[in-house]
Amino acid sequence: MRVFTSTICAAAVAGTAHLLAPTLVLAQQDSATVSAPMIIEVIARKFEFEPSRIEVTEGDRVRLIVRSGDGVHGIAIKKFKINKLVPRGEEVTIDFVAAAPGTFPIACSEYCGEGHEDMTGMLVVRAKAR
Ligand SMILES: [Cu+2]
Repeated sequence: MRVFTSTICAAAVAGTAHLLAPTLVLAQQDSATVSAPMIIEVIARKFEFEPSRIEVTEGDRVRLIVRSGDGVHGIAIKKFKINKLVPRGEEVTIDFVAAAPGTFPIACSEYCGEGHEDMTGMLVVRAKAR
């Protein structure tokens, strides 16, 4: 009887179904975005990050997998409170949400030699279409 009743209800609110549908679609898109991180592999080496420019979209879950190509480095993205040591021969995983749009510097946070200050990159977070 319960099923029958709810069928009646669904039919009764059929007029509003088209109003609910877009909301449900949006919710599905959001959860899809949340469950699938962007995985970006980064090599830190003297004296650069490869890639040096990382582009994501606002709201993306991002997973950086960082390896050193030579000695010990660090990777820091101040805006997202990221600062990790990248030892040689280790894989460092950094998860964050690109919660704000903009262009943010990526820096080496561990002194690695003469070119350390030039070891920079750029994180570009594109504004989400609204
Ligand atoms: Cu450095």
